[in-house]
Amino acid sequence: MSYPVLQITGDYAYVEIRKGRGAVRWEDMDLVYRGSASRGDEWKGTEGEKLWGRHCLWPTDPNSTLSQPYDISSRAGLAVGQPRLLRFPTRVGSFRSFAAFETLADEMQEENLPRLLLHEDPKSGNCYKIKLTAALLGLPLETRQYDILNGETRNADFLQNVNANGRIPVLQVGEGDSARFLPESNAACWYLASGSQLIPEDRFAHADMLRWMFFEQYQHEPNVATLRFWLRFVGEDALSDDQRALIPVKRAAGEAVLQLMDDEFAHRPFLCGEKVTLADIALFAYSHLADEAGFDLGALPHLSSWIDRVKALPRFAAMD
Ligand SMILES: N[C@@H](CCC(=O)N[C@@H](CS)C(=O)NCC(=O)O)C(=O)O
Repeated sequence: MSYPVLQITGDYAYVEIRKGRGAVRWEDMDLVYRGSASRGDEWKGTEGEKLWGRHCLWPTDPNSTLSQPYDISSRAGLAVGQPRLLRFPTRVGSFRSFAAFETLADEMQEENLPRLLLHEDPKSGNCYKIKLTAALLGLPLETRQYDILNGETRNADFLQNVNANGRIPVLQVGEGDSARFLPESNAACWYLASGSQLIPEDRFAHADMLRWMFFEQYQHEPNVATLRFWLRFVGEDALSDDQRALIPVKRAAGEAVLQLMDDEFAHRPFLCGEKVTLADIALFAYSHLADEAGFDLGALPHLSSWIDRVKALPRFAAMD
């Protein structure tokens, strides 16, 4: 029999769920899930286990709606802020939200996962997007590194064998004669996440995710990422006159883009609603580095809260 031991009854909650056996303290239990949950989400336990849950507040954003009181009390009687031992009457299924991230890894391993090799430069947020997607999904991803500042993606070998467009990231799927090469960061993320819960099934939600990913490439990355690259890695003195003249243009455009995102996050926890999608991963990469381009993240409280939410996802991996 399926029996929810924790059930979200409020519109939205940020919860932490832990499990253990025997007389264990909260601190000693295994973390099962940390992240957002919405009305109707349930967690189920196995007989003999203890499953505890509690809500977390956002220390960085005391005004966030997430820190308002919300009811995550369940039939089993979980009180807000007071985790307590819950009893499991039957043996039931897995932990739903947590299991969502396992799906692709399990499926792909079963069907002999091809070798996944990322041609990358660790300085690049575009490359990081792909590594973060793989980490969240538990996919093994090897890397081969190039230094873009030394033109290592512009030599004949790279142009002929990896990407005729002379840029990283490139996701290599398979090896030897069967190797295939996929440039463009968001296409590579999509390849990895296909079939997982990072990509909504609903037609509109799926298209909405894509619109944020196109927005990222057209308005966010060319301003925020380019400014970061120029100022942090090339250096203002080494820029061409044309590039230097573009700094204020890109700064104004980057500020507008980040402000737009901050406004969006005043109304919902993730870009496409209550659940994290690939759009959040794509936009997280350079947003969380925006201070390296001289943008003031401290002035964008909702965006900063979203950054914390992404960092709190299970299996989150920080940039090298
Ligand atoms: N739209 C591409 C952008 C790729 C891109 O601009 N890559 C940069 C690093 S982030 C690069 O390889 N620059 C080196 C060069 O152009 O020589 C993506 O999202 O992957």
